[in-house]
This record gives sequence, C-alpha cells and structure tokens, in this order.
Amino acid sequence: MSRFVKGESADPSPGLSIGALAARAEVPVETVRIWERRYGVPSPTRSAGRHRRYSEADVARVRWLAGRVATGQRIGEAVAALRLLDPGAGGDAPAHTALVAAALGGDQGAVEREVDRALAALDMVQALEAVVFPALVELGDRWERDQPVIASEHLLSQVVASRLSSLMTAARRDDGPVAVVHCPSGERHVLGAMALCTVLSHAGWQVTFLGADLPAAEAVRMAVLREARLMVAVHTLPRAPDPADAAGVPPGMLLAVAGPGAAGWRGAPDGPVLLGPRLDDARRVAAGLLAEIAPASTADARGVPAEGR
Ligand code: B12
Repeated sequence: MSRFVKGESADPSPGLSIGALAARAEVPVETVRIWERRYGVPSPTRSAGRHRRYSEADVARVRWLAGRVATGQRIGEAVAALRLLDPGAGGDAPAHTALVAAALGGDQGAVEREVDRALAALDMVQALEAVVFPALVELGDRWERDQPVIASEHLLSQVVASRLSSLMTAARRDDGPVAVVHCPSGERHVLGAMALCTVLSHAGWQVTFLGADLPAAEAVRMAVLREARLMVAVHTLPRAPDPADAAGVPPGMLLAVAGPGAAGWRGAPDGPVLLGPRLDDARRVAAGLLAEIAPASTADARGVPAEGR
C-alpha cells in the first residue's frame, strides 16, 4: 500500500494523510474513503493546504471497525457500536445520556430500548461498562447531591436486573467446575454479581448464584454442599477484608472477591483472589483459574459467545 495519496505527500502539516492512516490501520484507502463519506468515521481535520489530516484516534477507530467487519458484522452496525464506546467517533452525546434521560422521565419502554440497544451493539461486558454502569453511576451521583432520582434509580436497576437475569439463565451450564457466587451480609447491590455470574458461565464455570445479603457462613455451607472449586463474594459497598469470611472453606476451594467495593483488595498471600477490578479483568482471571484447575474444559475463554450477547 503506498504511503501517500497523490497530492498530499508534500504537505508537512501535523497529523496523518489518508494513505498513512490506511497503512497503519491495515485497511485499503478506498474503504476508508467510503466509511468516511457514508458514516463520518474517520473524521479528518483539514491542513493549511486543505488536505485531510487524521489523528491516532482515527487510526484506532478504523482498525476497530475493520476488526468488527472481519468478524462478519455489518459496517453500519459496527459504526453504531463504536459510537456507544467512543463519543469522539461522532455520537451525539455520551452513550449513557439517553439512558439516564429515559430513567429520569420514568419511561420504562425507553429505558428497556436503550439497554437493549447497548446489549445488541456490544458484548455484555462492554455494554455494561460503556453504557449501563455509567448511567447507574450518574444516577448515584445525582442521589448523593440530593437530587430526587431514587425512583429513576430503582427503575433503571430493575430493568438491568431483569436483562441480566435473562443473560444469566441463557449462559447457565450444567457441567464444569462449580462456582458459588453471593453478595455478603448487608450488601443489597446485586447487578455486578449477576454480570459476574454470566461472565463465569461463559468462561466455563457451572454457577450457583445465591443473591443478596447472605452471611459468609451460609455461602460457605452451600459451596461445600455443591463441592464448589470457587466461592466469590461480590462487594459493591466498600468493605475491608475479613479473615473470618474464610472460616470453614475447605482445602481445594478457592475464595475470591469482586466488585467496586473490593477493588482495593490486593492479594495477601493467603487472602482471596481478586476477580477484577473491572468485569473485563474478571473475565480473564476467571478463564485463567478454570484453565489451572480443569485444563481440558470446554470453556470459551475468548469472550462472550454470540448467544450471550
Ligand atoms: C442501583 C443502586 C442501588 C440499588 C441496588 C439495586 C440492585 N438490584 O442491585 C438499591 C436501591 C437497593 C441501593 C441501595 C443502597 N445504596 Co446504592 N447504588 C446503586 C447504584 C446506582 C448502582 C450500583 C451498582 O450496580 N454499581 C455497579 C457499577 C455501576 O458501579 P461502578 O462503580 O461503575 O463499577 C465499576 C467497576 O467496579 C466495575 N464493576 C462493577 N460491578 C462489578 C462487579 C464485578 C464482579 C466486577 C469484577 C467489576 C464490577 O465496573 C464498573 C467499571 O465500569 C450505585 C451508584 C454507583 N456509583 O455504583 C449506588 C451506590 C452504590 N449506593 C449507595 C448507597 C449509599 C446505598 C444505600 C446505603 C442508600 C440508602 N441510604 O439506603 C443503600 C444500601 C443498600 C445495601 N445495604 O446494600 C452509594 C454507596 C456509597 C459508598 N461507596 O459507600 C452509591 C455509590 C451511590 C452514591 N453515589 O453515593 N442502591
């Protein structure tokens, strides 16, 4: 592929020519031209000599789009997904803004549509981290600033819980090593735990989710009954490590913590494994743990399969 496109080689302005962008992104120049004309991605500035100039972000966007197209996604859908992840790619506003507006307006249909749009365009972890969680965080921040958003927060979290419940059920498997997941005493936030259950199932774990506000001793009892290899406590509220949580955990059962409230836990040698801090990290760690204890497993450690989206 030529480095320069005719007429641009002599322009010393900063930024990349279309030829340089195309070479870096490993996409033909003509394809870049079409995507730019039809979808506005990439979006060049103009040099003093009126030539197009592209940024490193444009290279990353074109490369990302090419990756999605290579997996069989239509380019229009790939652009829509990119705009959810990257507002600089020509989206109107941050992707979670419409979801927050729908929740503030109490419009359940609109809330469901926005959540479903994100889940359809992206894989579950991306949809949660790029769209759904930021919307929840914004409502949480508004609540902290005494804005009257409690009903909207409840609306959004119950729609998200219902979608996660379906994803969790669809991902469930009846083979593989058992993982028991719970939210500990006093913890009523369950959304991150439900997402984690789905991630664990996709990684090849056979998951039992025990829900909210469960004393550690009860979770351990069930994990022993299920002969679990992994027991995970998901904390959204900040909580310091407590060695008492490990009481009764038999040898061979791995103890793990996850979620925003456990993000600061850093593995004491005999302490629990940290699944996180982000869901994407949890996905990787969960697949690694499974490979260690069951190397021949059928896990799809590469990510969320299409049916789980
Ligand atoms: C929805 C919600 C509720 C719902 C929960 C409904 C449900 N079914 O889960 C209800 C109404 C029950 C609720 C109650 C309360 N809540 Co509340 N709630 C929230 C809200 C809006 C979302 C919670 C959530 O799902 N967070 C998960 C995501 C959205 O958080 P995140 O920081 O983006 O997470 C990042 C990473 O940690 C990672 N991640 C998130 N989850 C997970 C999970 C795993 C496994 C992994 C690996 C990674 C991971 O992904 C994100 C990165 O992209 C948060 C706002 C917030 N900032 O979280 C407040 C928030 C957590 N709640 C808060 C409070 C204070 C309460 C109450 C005490 C309010 C009250 N006075 O009654 C009670 C406590 C209830 C209890 N005992 O547990 C505070 C906690 C403050 C603190 N740090 O101590 C928050 C932060 C609001 C705020 N800004 O002040 N809440």
